[in-house]
Amino acid sequence: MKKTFLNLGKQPLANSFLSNLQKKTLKNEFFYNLRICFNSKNFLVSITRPVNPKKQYTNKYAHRASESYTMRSAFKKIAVKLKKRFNPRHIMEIGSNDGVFLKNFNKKKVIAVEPCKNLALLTKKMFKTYPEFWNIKLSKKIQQKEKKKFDLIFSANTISHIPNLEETFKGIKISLSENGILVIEDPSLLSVLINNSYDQFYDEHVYVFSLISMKNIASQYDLRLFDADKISTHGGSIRYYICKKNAKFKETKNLKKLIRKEINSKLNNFSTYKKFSQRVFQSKKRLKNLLHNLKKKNKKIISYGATYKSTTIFNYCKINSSLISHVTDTTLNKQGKFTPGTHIKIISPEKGMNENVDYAFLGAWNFKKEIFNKEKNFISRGGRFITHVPKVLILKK
Ligand code: JHZ
Repeated sequence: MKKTFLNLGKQPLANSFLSNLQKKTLKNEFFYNLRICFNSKNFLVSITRPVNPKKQYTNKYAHRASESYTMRSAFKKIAVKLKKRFNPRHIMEIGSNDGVFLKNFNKKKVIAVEPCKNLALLTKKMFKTYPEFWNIKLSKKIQQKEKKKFDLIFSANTISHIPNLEETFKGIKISLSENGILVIEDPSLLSVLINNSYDQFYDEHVYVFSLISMKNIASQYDLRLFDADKISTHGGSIRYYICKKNAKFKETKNLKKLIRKEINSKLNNFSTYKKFSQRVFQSKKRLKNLLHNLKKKNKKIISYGATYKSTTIFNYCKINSSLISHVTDTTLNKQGKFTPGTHIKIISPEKGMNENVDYAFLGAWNFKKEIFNKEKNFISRGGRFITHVPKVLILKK
């Protein structure tokens, strides 16, 4: 039933930024095979063999959702929207990261679940945080301790990260009130296909969901998808609205329309994914050619944003420090480290966007607008950004 359509080769963990390049550190670097498959029964796209989450979500977790203005304002906006539409009394977030979403609610109404201890330590100062992995056991423990069900369970860029769907959804069913809603945000498979953004596949993205797969999964666990929003975050995501099977919410016209679009785009058909994998291969060839040609002309190329996504690109395309001089990133705990597998130095944008840089590959292409606004000086002195989304291209001003 599951058929592999894409092989992105040997990959390190996207979050495993190296502190140094000593022999011992390099010897211990962990690699796995990144292959993507399609399940023709429920239309789910996933990694063939997920990595053990205990290796991934440690007390050294690097990603901070608050790092970009785009995400801070997106979470603020959705918090306002959910308050207005559903007026929830008790709210729980699964995978609260640095608290960027829950910050927008009354601290007494919210509970956070975050397995990365370094992040949980941060949010503990603001609201009650369970520093644990989400599963049925934790859901029961929260029920026992808090003695309440939740009217809103929110989870952005997390459900796609948990390999065991049964634990995820059965746990949610225990915690959700009878007419409560589960709101999930994750990258959209249709956007990945349209943008050719194969870098959305890395160890943490065990699943790249579509509406048609989410609908099937929800019903498998006696839940029901009743609405969805197409959103622009992370290069194109979907916000899923899910309730218990017999809850009061009716399926919206908007959901039907969005599902029709996926069916028309043949997301339920394996051949769509085979074609995608051919486009991915072409994209790799074009990116390598472009970077090699620029290098031959003695151009200095850097990469902008030490994203998890670029771990996939650099390792799949074999791009290392012979092509990319350094990577810039605003996140303090990434600066001074080296990219996973390809060992390119990460420094601050203040240092990294200096006079000699000719080209900057957009590792954080999903924040193109925000970055263009910030880097007006680079652009006006002739610097150019390179992207691979939707095509490999040197971007105009
Ligand atoms: P960003 C992470 O993926 C990991 P990544 C995770 N698995 C996931 O699902 C998504 O997030 C949601 C920096 N930056 O958000 C900040 C600048 O340097 O695309 C970040 O390190 N300057 C949880 O890593 C990185 O870029 C800037 O101006 O692919 C962006 O990472 C801006 C705007 C960002 O997610």
